[in-house]
Amino acid sequence: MDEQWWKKATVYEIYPKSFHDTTGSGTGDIQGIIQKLDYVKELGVDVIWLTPVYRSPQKDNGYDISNYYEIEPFYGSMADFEELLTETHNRGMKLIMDLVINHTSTEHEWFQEAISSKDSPYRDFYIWKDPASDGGPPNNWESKFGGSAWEYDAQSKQYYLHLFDKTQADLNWENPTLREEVYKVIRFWAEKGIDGFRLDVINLISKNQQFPHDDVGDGRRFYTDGPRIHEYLNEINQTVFKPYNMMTVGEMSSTTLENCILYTRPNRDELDMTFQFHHLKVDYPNGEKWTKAPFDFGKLKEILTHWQVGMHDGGGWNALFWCNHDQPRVVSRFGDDEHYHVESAKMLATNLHMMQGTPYIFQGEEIGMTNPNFSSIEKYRDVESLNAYTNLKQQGMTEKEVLDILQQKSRDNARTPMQWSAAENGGFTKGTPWIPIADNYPDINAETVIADPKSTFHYYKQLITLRKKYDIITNGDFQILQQDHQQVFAYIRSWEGKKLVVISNFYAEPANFSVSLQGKPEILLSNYPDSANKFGAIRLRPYESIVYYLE
Ligand code: TEU
Repeated sequence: MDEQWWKKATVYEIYPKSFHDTTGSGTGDIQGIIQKLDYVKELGVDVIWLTPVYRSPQKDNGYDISNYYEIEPFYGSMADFEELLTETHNRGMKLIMDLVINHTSTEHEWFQEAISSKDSPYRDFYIWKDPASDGGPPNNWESKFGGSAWEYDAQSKQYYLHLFDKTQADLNWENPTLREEVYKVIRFWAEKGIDGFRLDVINLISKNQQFPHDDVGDGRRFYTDGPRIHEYLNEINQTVFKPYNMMTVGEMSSTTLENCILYTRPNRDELDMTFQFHHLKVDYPNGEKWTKAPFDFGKLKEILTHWQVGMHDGGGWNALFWCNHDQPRVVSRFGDDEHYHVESAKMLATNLHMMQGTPYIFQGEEIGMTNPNFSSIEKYRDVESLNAYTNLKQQGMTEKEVLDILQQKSRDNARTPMQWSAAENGGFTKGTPWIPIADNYPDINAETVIADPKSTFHYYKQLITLRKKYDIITNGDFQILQQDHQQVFAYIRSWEGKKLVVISNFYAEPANFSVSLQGKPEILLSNYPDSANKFGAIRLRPYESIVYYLE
């Protein structure tokens, strides 16, 4: 198989807790995924990315691992996992696992040993520091889930670092013994026959060992893309990824283009591709997530263009995505899920899938699932959202103001149960769902959507097929057209004399656009049945998107 087969692949992200429940527990399980593999295969994807199913107290829905070698019982057994892997492979698809090695749960035996004594051989698996001179935390670094990034242990009179929840203690990657233990974990799963890993916040594992106070920020500049990150990634690659021929995608929190080129340039033996998040912060005024704000269309175009051009020219490789289990539903965020639900969902998919990189589809995105618009805090489950609720209320915001912000920004927007049918609970469970299902499941569900040949599901299938058929999508360069246009995102891909022009109206108002190219283009795809097949001056309808091809 081509060493870089993943350049033409499409990946489907499954968040098992919300995918399909076969026991009536109200939580999804591995047998539930197995029962839906034919659905995933029908979409035409090549790889399944399975978010964590390891043993975990579930404080952060599995991103707080207490045993890397066991399956969380409510998801099923190791035999269930092995069946899932076999059945995935039997359908010609690959399976990659989520690898969370920046931190473990504080219920992990390593941490339990480490906190038991300063002399424990596991103490240095984590990051412990004495209090500052005022008795407080060693520095002012903040957790990404709010509050200090340091938790005090009265017994040893030291603090331990946690960049996320206090139940997620950061691992000390300076310790070679810890690194060896991590490589054992990776080898264990690679030996099972999985095909790769998504690496959770992997660019945070190298910290500035001075742990300096940050007098201008929250400390992230001292641990993001840190001093030894490339050394560590190369070591992991040489030790386990390469020997087992693993496909790897790194989640890169707050990273830079320069680093992502270095992470993914093939001759550097670090990672195959990276997720960057800058395009998903264009509705964060001044970088502040917890505000209700429209998205900045100009910034969206600028950032996506910067990364397309930069990674192409730098020899890097993008993981392309609008949604994942941490992000609001894209049709609600950048589209119009009320008046132009299908048109805007298709437009957003077109705009992304014709770019250079490996596209990722988050469960339910292919059927146009929307944010649930939860009306009370009791419906929320996400630790980050619940912490934000508490903090925003303490800052004096009213209940309604906070709920309005959560409705737009909470990670739970993505985590409502997959909507399989119009049956009770959307066919997700016969029990009580661990999180409420969106009210629109009777209309927006896989059964109904698949039955409609003009639905988003079949449109995604077409996009995935185009990627396999037209090498220009994989290899072409990228140039934005009329960057200042207030409504339209248009770009041209060029490769070996061929041209692919993608024009998308990101708004409900019609838009005029004109582009002139030599020759008579062919329309490969459009989200309207009768898109005008002409070049020069065209008038785009609400959320209209057209893909032209010129040989
Ligand atoms: O996400 C890290 C991350 O950057 C996002 O969680 C982001 O920081 C957060 O939404 C604040 O805006 C990864 C996982 O995808 C996430 O589910 C975990 O909660 C987190 O790491 C910790 O493991």
